[in-house]
Amino acid sequence: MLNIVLFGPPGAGKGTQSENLITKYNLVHLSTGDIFRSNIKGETELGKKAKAFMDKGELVPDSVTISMLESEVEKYPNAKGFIFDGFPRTSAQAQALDQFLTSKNTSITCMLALEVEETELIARLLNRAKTSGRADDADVNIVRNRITVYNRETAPVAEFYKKQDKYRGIYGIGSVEEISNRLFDAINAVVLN
Ligand code: B4P
Repeated sequence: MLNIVLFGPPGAGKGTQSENLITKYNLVHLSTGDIFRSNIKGETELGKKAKAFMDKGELVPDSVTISMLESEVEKYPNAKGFIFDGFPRTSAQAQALDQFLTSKNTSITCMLALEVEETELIARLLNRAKTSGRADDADVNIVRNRITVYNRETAPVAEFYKKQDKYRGIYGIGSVEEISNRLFDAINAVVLN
């Protein structure tokens, strides 16, 4: 299986690039942000729990997020592989994912980390707010909080994959197509290695 963690700060292009990766490699796309948003729209219990955190730019608690992700993976027993978009976002999530995949006789192939500086992230998210209707994109203070939370809780997750020699940093500025090509090159280098 080809199992990719697509990593990066809010607005780095994870959701955007996932679309090109799933088409090229025929993978299942699991975006925890998208799953939460569809639960919020459907007014489920999970959605109600997640909304309070997401609207403030905080992470949804691990206890909710990990079990949700695992049950999503279970829905695709015949998948050729997965793109984990926005997961793991904490060290506890990374450990849980490793254990869960081991129990399925598989593992993460690599972490692809989109690297984009903060001013560009803020500009992208405020621009997306014009069309996304997302409360967490619309307010610059919430956007900044998301980046602060990323630096504090999520950035350390990279170390987990660096220790396993699975981390690949990808320059995330340029056209969507240019960045996709950088991601394809990185995946091909890992797979052919
Ligand atoms: P996510 O939905 O993962 O949202 P995100 O970090 O904003 O990234 P996204 O993938 O949507 O945006 P992209 O960078 O593609 O998370 C939202 C919230 O959900 C979190 O804050 C948290 O509360 C919660 N959550 C999710 N997962 C969780 C977890 N595991 N644990 C706990 N809580 C969790 O794109 C951004 C913008 O940039 C777009 O407008 C796009 O068009 C633009 N863009 C992309 N590529 C570009 C390029 N090359 N040049 C210019 N613009 C570009």
